[in-house]
Amino acid sequence: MIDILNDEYYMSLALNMAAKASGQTGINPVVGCVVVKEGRILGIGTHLKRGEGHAEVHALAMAGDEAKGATVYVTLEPCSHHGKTPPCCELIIASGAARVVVAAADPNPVVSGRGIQRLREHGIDVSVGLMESKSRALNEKFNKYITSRLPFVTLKTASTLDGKIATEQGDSKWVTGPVAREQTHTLRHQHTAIMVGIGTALADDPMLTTRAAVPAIHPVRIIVDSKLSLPLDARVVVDKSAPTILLTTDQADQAKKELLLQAGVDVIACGSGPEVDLTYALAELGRREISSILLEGGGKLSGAMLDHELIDKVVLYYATKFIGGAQAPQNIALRGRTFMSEAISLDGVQVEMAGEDICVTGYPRYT
Ligand code: AOF
Ligand code: ZN
Repeated sequence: MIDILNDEYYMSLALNMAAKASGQTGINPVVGCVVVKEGRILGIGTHLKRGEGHAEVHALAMAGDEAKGATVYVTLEPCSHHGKTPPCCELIIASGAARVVVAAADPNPVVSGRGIQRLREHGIDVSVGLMESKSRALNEKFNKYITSRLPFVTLKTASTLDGKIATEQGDSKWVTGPVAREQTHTLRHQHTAIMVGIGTALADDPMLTTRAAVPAIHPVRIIVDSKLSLPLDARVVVDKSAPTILLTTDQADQAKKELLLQAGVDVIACGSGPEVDLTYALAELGRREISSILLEGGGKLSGAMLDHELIDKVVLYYATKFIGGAQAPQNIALRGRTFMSEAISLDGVQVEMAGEDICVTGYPRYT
């Protein structure tokens, strides 16, 4: 079937291009841009890397002088500020484009509406909101970080239908199937950092790198380790394919901290209590430009993060199996609630199959 050429046709192209760059723009959003005149695509562009050209720069360079009188489709409001690159709205004005179609306004406080306003001041016909929810969903991590400087945290679990992540004897290979495991590596690629608790680090000695079917980006590795019990020969210490950060407390053994620092691991003290102050930790990680975190367990850390209302999104894989065992570890070990009215509910729930497993996604509601 042939698509009828309309605004959505071109905006979909811009959104598809942006989606493919997900995970490689650091703290920046993913943005796609398409320049069209008289039914002909003249230029396409995507923002590929922080510090390098914005989507509009690439698309308008391709269109060249032909951009005069054209329509510019862009998935995010063109920027109005001098950041690492000059303002895109000035570039659009200079190109002589007649019309700009924007999917979503830029929540970045230094832009937020100014780009649109500037284009309109120059007589350009600007419309905003076409396929907005798709654009906003693509940039859910950016949208949170740019307005709060806190990382967007995605909790990912892989459990049996009865919520177990291993048997009572500790066997966990494998709970879910190859499709779910492959999707997990895509999720790693799409986050700045990956976080696990010390229990998981000791039990599995994981590498915490991205091993997708094609080469992909490794996130920064973060281990929550209140007592600095990670051994110096752990794979996340020895392997240098990604930086490793240990979150600990002021009470941690200073001699061990010194050894870890010498081994090239970054150690951040988060509070003076016996346990890592998770709220402080996230603010500190945000200051270090960790804009998104994939939390991969174990159950105790995942439960504590949810109890502290620090999880923005959940991606829960369920193998259609039961293994039982009262002592078998749970995917999310939450503090027990007294009443059903205290339950944490999910907004925007979606349920899909991931090969033979079920994947539930949603956004915790904390009010
Ligand atoms: C656009 N098009 O393709 C992108 C935009 O440091 P800079 O110069 O790269 O600016 C980053 C900010 O620019 C970012 O926080 C967001 O507000 C906007 N990103 N804007 O017009 C793009 N990537
Ligand atoms: Zn820009």
